[in-house]
Amino acid sequence: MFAPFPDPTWRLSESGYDPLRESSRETRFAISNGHLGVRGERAFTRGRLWVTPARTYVAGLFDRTGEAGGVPVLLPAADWLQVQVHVAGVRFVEEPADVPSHTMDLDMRRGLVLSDCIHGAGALRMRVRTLRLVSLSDREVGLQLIRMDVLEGEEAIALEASLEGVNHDLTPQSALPDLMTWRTRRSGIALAIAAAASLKIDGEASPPSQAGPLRSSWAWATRPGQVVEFERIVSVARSRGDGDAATTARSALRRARDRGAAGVAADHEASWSQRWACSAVEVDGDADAQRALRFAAYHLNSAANPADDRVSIGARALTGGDYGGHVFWDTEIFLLPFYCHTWPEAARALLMYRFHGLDAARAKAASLGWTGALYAWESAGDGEEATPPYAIAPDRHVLGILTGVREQHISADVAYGVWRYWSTTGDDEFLREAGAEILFETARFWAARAVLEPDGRRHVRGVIGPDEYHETIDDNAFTNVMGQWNIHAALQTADLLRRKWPRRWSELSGRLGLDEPELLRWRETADAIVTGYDPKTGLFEQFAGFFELEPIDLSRYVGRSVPMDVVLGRERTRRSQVIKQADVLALLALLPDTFPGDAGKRNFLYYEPRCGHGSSLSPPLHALVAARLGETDKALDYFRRTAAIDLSDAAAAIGGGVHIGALGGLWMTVIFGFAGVAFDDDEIILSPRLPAGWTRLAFSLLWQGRQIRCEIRQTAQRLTLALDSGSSTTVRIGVKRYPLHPGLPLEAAY
Ligand code: IFM
Repeated sequence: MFAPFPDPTWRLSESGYDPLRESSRETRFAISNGHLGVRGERAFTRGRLWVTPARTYVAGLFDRTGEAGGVPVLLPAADWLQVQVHVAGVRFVEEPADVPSHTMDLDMRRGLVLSDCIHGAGALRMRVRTLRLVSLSDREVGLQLIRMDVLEGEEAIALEASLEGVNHDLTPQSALPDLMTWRTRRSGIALAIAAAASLKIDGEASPPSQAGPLRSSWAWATRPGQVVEFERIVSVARSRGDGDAATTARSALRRARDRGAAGVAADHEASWSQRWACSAVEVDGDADAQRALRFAAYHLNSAANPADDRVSIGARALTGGDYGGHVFWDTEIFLLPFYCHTWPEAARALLMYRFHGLDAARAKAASLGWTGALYAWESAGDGEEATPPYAIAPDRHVLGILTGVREQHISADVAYGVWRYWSTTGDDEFLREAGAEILFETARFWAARAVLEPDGRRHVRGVIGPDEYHETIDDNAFTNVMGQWNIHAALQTADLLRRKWPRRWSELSGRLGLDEPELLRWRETADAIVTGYDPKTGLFEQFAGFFELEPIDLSRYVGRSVPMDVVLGRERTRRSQVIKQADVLALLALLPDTFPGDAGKRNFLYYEPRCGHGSSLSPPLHALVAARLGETDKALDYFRRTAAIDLSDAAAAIGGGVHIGALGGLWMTVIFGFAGVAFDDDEIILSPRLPAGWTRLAFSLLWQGRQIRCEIRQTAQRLTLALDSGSSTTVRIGVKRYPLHPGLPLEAAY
């Protein structure tokens, strides 16, 4: 059980101790199941405690911070992994640097964190191994195992297992020996933790003495050859209602105890095997890329919970505190494609979270004077706007944050996610019952937001695009074209509903007050929206006036260690053409058909040199676009830059959590970029352009109820496609079309 998965390509391993890299390692080694997230704190030892506190996050456990203008943030729950040891009555404390034998493994194949170490105190020497997991098959459940093999020494030893570090915003409600409950101070969310701990000495159960709620201790005498096994099962539940969290925690604990630690671990491992069967991407010829893709899929699979559609995935998932657990466009644009094609149930739950947030989005639009739904730029529990109104800059100036009001493309991004999910999965029931309403209300927002002006065109003024260096701009191409697309998608949906589900159409259109004149206005609005496209140059202007701004030669700043807005200062950055992240190029990534002829290439050549990549979301979109344009070396370069964000120790520390959007972007780059997967009505299209050195690429995808396996062999310039389930379809490779039938793999040159 304590042995890490034998194949090292499925593991991240670290040994020794480097204080400067600890917080990044803790992020990387986080375990999560979309409900619980536990940072990968080193198993031993940091000062006072023998086992260090591992910060635990519970999805949806948001509360407002106390200060004025405070926004909801994700609260860490109590640490359930704490253990203290006393040897001969003295607390056993080892500084990490004194434990050179310490190794830790993140076993990505099985979703485990393991550690192995030799400890010494007085005459005592022990080999200590640990395992921790949060169950992927029973999401409330966590398991901690510690095995101590006494190598030398006869000493009196005591071990106390407890639960510590409760956040002061969690108000205790009850404390029983095996269950504690809290309530968040302001949002009133209930949290319950139940736990059962046991200890065996040489296979014999040793009764604990109860030292308090969720606190047990044992005392015994060591002798060489002795084997001590500590086991703790916990269950952590969150609820809005009064007793629910406690009931859920109790029954989850009962289920887990009935299964036993070995059963819990086996079920968890089986769930991980299932996830990998749907989502593994194999690369031959590039070990770093293979590791990066495993790491990406590991965290993506860890981040989602298909059973809870009241939560979504924050920009750092449940692996760290940055951005207070808030949900951005990252989810719909960067994560959803992975889930749509590998785990549709998870994708659906994420979109249902947005559906439940429709009222908050309607209220936000109304508060700003528009109709329809304007989603929160940063959203937390119920979808209300959670963007902090200001931040303190490093020079201690107070900076106003305008994104919460002005970064409105989020509404089109959510709509894009809805459409993508529906067109990928064919989940009509979702479209009918939830997706259509999101599409209609977001389209309604754009129809109000794009204002008819004397030039006869519709303008969207005073927004922030993905490039947040330029605030309060007019006619951002990304925002306008996505808004226009949103309206078209809503009109198509209205047609579909009318034709296929007329009863639902009349019920929904009646409730929303949607009538023919309004649909006509939408159509006219979409036709009249300024897009910024100039057919003469083939360029989209990022926003009105962008071309007149100061050009800056970014090649002069290669090797800088701070973002470009810090190098130039905010004001000059605003007056320059330096872009924070893909903006027109984000549009190219999402709606490539909007770029006629060679306009895609032209825009790439124009905008790429102007981008400072001040967001982790930028390199993956550049990678994807470059790969599609056949700029494979450049794409690989951006792919590696993206992978380095979370995996390279040379990059900035990532103590605040993994950049889950960038990890989703890695997956998108490989599937939609290097493999060139696209879909056209009832056809799957493949245009592989693998990087030099990638001799083989293999992956699985779900599409319209079909499970498709794909293998691309670069040396032979051939590919194999197999339909493992679902009905026959057509595959287009270059200009050729091939039928694909179940049980009859397709072999073709590309
Ligand atoms: O959503 C992003 C945004 O585009 C740039 N700043 C960070 C956010 C969270 O990843």
